[in-house]
Amino acid sequence: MPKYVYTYFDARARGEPGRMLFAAAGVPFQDRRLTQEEWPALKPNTPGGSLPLLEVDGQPVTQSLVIFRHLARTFALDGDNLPDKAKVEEILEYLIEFKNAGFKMMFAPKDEESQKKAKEELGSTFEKSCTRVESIISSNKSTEGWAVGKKMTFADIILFEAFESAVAQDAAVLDKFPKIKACRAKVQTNPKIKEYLSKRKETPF
Ligand SMILES: N[C@@H](CCC(=O)N[C@@H](CS)C(=O)NCC(=O)O)C(=O)O
Repeated sequence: MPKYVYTYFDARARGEPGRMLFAAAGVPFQDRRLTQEEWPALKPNTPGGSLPLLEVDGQPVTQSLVIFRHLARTFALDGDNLPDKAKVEEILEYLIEFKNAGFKMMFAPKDEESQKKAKEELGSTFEKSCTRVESIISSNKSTEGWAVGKKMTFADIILFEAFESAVAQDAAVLDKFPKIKACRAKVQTNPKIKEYLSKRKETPF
């Protein structure tokens, strides 16, 4: 098995889906968490100048979505056939759009106008992403209860992860989307994910 080093800040944010993919596969990795103070000295020595960064036997892989897809493929969590792989990717893209709108909101200037605009964008992205994802899950003919196909895939993991902060702020936020809620609940019953979440370091976001 290759030696994996996964470097990100000490937060969930853009990096957490990578950690959860390792956890779901039961594959050991070095969870290297940098402080904001450590980063400036390290940044010029990283291949892309941003995090997350995955190293596989010393070979760097940059760009979060490339890293996630690479890990999902490696661990066979990317869907069992071509149509399913497309659905897993579609769900990923919608949820990343939602997460990006969340980051934009977080870093928006604090004046009233900018905050209002970012909040509206977050709200409309949430609605659009959830509506499409709910419909993809509804089209799954399997009765197992996963988002795509007959077993847990990266789609379920990203569904759980992308809404963690939103649900922590408002437990009813996904009430209009019962399929998404059901998948998120099911992911938490997976023994490996359950163990990972019980031991995971708590961070504010
Ligand atoms: N397109 C990149 C964006 C990565 C990114 O913006 N990372 C942020 C943390 S979420 C970062 O490294 N910020 C510090 C910096 O750019 O110096 C990806 O998806 O990996």
